Amino acid sequence: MDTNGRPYVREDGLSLMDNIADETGRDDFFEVREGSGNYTPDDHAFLGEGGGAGKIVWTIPESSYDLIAYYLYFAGADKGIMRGLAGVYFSNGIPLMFEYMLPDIPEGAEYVEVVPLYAEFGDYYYAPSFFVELKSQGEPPLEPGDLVAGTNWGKLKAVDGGYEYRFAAKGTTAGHLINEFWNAAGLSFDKVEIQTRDGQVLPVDQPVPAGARVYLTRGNQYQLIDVRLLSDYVREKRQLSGSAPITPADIAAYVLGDEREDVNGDGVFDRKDVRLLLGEID
Ligand SMILES: [Ca+2]
Repeated sequence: MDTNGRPYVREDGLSLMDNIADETGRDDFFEVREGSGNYTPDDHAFLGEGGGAGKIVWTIPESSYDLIAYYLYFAGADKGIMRGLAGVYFSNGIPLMFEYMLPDIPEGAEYVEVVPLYAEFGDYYYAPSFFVELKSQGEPPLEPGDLVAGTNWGKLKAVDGGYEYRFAAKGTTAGHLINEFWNAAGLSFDKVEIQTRDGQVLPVDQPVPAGARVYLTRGNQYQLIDVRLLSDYVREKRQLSGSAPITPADIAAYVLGDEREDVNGDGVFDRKDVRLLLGEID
């Protein structure tokens, strides 16, 4: 760790090489120049964990493919460097998210200054830095959780990597689906909403579209459950294309076929399922 501040000093000619060599034992570091690349993420944040600890996180911008390292410094209220924290290198590729634990934030530190280092045509540059304020904002982030594990509700089917809701019949609105979840025995959650494929909350009076997901939260956990449309299921069974109309003949063939199965979640195939299936005819 560099405890003297920035390892590079722009004015007095000290290069990053000198101090980094001291810091990490690297003796092959190159001269680093000031560059103009923009490596500032949109979403940097501090997630406090109490007791003067927490972590800094952000999504690494997609354009940061030539990023080599971040240099991190504690800074005071005036954003002046207090001391060096770490040089973090991406020798195994650049991750989607950057996350760095701060187990012991020094008194008076109000920011972490982040200096991105990048390479261009074999030369090394530091990009304009950005500051992450060491103040927790809002709720802790939600963690994925398996909120419906072990349920025996017939409409939730375990699939690879989670659960699927089967099936949303034609005309099912977001409101219908939300009510079903609230009324399902054995589920425990604080909030349920229906999201479209791109993560927008679906208004309760809107029909549930293909690709929709149920978003459940409990405490700081959440779970996303894919919604399977009955029409998509019928089309798959009848080997119809995604936009082909479902005809009475398709439903008859399904109902009379060997592969028919419960579609309303009560575990048996009977006239209730037939009625539901008939509703899918276009
Ligand atoms: Ca049934």
